[in-house]
Amino acid sequence: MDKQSTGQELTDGFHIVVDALKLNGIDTIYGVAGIPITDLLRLSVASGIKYYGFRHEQSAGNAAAIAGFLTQKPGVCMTVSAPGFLNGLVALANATTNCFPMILISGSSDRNIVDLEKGDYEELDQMNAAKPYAKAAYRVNRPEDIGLGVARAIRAACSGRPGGVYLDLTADVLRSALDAETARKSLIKVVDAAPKVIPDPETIARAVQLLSEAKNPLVLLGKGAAYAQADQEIRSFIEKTGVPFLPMSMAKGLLPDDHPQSAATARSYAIGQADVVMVVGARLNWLLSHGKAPLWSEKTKLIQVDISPTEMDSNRLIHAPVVGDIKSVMVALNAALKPGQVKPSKTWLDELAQRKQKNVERMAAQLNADPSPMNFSSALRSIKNAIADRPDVYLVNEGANTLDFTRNIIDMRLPRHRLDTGTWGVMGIGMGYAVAAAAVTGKPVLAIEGDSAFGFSGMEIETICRYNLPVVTVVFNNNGIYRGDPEGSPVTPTGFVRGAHYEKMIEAFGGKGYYATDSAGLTAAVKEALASGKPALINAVIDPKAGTESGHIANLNPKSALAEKK
Ligand code: ADP
Ligand code: TPW
Ligand code: MG
Repeated sequence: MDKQSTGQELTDGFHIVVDALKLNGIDTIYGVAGIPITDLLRLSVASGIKYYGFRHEQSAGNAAAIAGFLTQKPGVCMTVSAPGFLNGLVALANATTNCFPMILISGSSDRNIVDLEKGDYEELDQMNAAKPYAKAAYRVNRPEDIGLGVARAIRAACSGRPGGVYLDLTADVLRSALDAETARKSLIKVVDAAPKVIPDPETIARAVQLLSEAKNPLVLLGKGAAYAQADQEIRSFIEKTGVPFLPMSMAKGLLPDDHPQSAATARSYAIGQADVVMVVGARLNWLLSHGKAPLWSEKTKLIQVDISPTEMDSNRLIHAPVVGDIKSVMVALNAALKPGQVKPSKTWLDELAQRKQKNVERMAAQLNADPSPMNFSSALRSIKNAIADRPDVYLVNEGANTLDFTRNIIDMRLPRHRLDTGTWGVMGIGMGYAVAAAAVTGKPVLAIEGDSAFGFSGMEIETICRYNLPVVTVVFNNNGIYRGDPEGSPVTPTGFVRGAHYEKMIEAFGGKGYYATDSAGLTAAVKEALASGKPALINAVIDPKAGTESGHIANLNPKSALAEKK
């Protein structure tokens, strides 16, 4: 604050931004410093906001996005202009794609320079660049509009289907002075940023009716259900009705994976044979084969619970659409259910149980083998053993084979504890997600990373060490994308340096490195590292021949039409 010669108290754009964020309960910022936001970051820290400075904006943005998923409050990422903004934009787009609430705030050049393309230091029309990739994009052009801009950004990020919002702050707005009283009055404390969306009772009745007619019902839970924090309501509905459930990867742990009603080990069978599927907070996108054969039967009737009305019929007919927020919908469903009204047939439950047992037995041989070098199964069994008594550990996971095997082998027991590549199957979320999970929850984080996946955000190992976060990264080192190059072959498009020592990277920053070549060593390293509560990186040596091309989604690789004709 400053006093003009008139005695009037003054403030500036920097202070108003910080005041607006604090007023709305934003207590953490993720970002990278530079012109024109360095002083804004310094002021934020001085005002009691926690700040995590990253080595690349994409990781800072990923951290903000996953903080949004975990807390239902928009995660805030701050970047410099043009290239910094564009680096963060990938994370903003990823947040929007995954329905995570996030706000990307970037400093920008003054309008008079950008709009006439006079050629500024880091010039870019950022707001318009952001628009196609964000749920909303706003620009603040006057200091007295900062409060409004922040309020609109928060509302847009959190309400309805959550998503990423871009907020552009020009250098001119940041430096501008405003009298303090006007500034105070301009601030907005958002009331009810994510209003409930109460479902129409008719839609609830229709859904219950359909379920009550079903012999082979199934509930499919997606990450929207995890986000909604309706854990008790969902569990109660599933246990009261006895309907089997299937979690999408980030919905794992909403009910524990070892729950008797989980159909996860008979996934294709459960989806293919169900007569009614209730989809809760999941889209029928590529991850669910668009609701199409061969995974799905045409005869199956669908109930879909989603906050976004246009999600209905996006891939196939939804017989009972229920538009509402998942918590309100589950409350209404539980209230509408009469005892015994929904009853899966005994045949259905028996068939599922048999399938599950057969599949578990088939997997057991693979899981119990102890090859040298380790393969994905044996390495993951080692980790599973190491964390058997640590359900509180947050799991971050990316890669191809590393992702698929981890999703199947590592059980989750608590909601929102599995954070992964999500809707895009994007590489690079690893260290950003890990930093935010540790920062937001204070709990230990285990990041299981393919060696390629790790490389996209690996420099953030320094960030993890700098803030001394309890993050243990395990690099599944098979010398490449999907697998390593054969001995003696020239470097291929998927191969990396053979026998890299990733554990040395963390030692450069004072963290603890481990080199694990067998299952006993890997179990011991994971246990010790998690118990230490300190940054660690475990280089887990995996057979370079063990992986398969693209993991479980090799079918998505385009195959030449010419090859088919032959
Ligand atoms: P998954 O990848 O796990 O299948 P998706 O990201 O495809 O899940 O789907 C999440 C869905 O959840 C989106 O369609 C989104 O609109 C919806 N959603 C998010 N939050 C809520 C909420 N609070 N209530 C209802 N639906 C929600
Ligand atoms: C931003 C394409 C999908 S999976 C993957 C890449 C590069 C890495 C797989 O190798 P990794 O795992 O991590 O070593 P593993 O166990 O199979 O060896 N760029 C982006 N996103 C994606 N998805 C890709 C490229 C890809
Ligand atoms: Mg690899």
